[in-house]
Amino acid sequence: MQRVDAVIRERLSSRVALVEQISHYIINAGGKRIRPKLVLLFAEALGYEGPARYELAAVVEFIHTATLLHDDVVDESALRRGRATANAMFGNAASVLVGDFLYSRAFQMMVSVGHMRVLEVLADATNVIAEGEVLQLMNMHDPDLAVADYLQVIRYKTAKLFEASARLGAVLANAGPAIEEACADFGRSLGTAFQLVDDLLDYEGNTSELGKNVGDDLREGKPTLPLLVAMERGTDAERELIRHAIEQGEQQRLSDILAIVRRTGALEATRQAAHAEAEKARERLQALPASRAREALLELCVRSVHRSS
Ligand code: GRG
Repeated sequence: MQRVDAVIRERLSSRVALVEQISHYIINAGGKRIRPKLVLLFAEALGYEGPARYELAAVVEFIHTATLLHDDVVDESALRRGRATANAMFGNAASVLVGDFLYSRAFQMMVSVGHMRVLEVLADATNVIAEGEVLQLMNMHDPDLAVADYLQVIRYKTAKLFEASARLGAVLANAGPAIEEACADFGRSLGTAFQLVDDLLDYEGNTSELGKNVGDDLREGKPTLPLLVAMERGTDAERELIRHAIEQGEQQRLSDILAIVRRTGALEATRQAAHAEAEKARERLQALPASRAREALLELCVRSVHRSS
């Protein structure tokens, strides 16, 4: 990961001062670097040791960071990684444009690896991520959203980059199609578990540990699993309260809604759904030979469900 950080620092260079200022601002704020870890661990588990793994690990972190810059503008978020978002600090226009810089720099870097399949995986993934965000936009303020449609959004907007990161490790290692699909399945399931926990933490979490504001999803009128389950299990009056909050996108009754979400067991149900996805991910690891890297991937499954940030 130190090698990845060195590549990240090197590739952030730009002739334009504001590009460097904003990209350093968000990248230096930390972040868990899960997606680059997936690239490195799958490459290692499958016996690839070349330098392209560091480049591609940095690529997925750049793409992730570009999506965060854009997402915080779309969601009007104020806090990310424990500090003011780039949009709050530098404005929406600068955030979107520096997101574009990171996204296009990622494409320069992946071309430098000289592997058409790598380009294909990442071009497809970024296209699906963008579709996921548009789908989510269409679902905003809809209290009648089906759980299957909610799951489709999280597979597109979040799980797809996890899937691509895991798949890239296999592509670099020239693994056969069956192994590559097992890696991709792992990434998809882990990414789904990860986003389910993300949606859970937006109700259950703690702003200072999380580094972003809890309750933002309700403010935006985002129908996530904790609310969908609470509506299904709640009384008529409770259902009506949540429906109204989703339709209006309002936080005034956050504490009442939190009490309903707790009382109906919606948080446990969401954690259980995340746990089931993480189990699916773990099972796919059987396709890999036993190694230190495979153990670390198992550990990542556990930590992705039991996390507070
Ligand atoms: C630029 C390709 C491109 C698309 C723009 C806005 C957008 C379309 C996509 C946003 C997708 C998005 C933000 C999904 C949420 C993913 C998520 C769970 C982010 C938080 O990830 P962590 O917890 O963050 O790994 P850290 O801070 O640890 O890196």
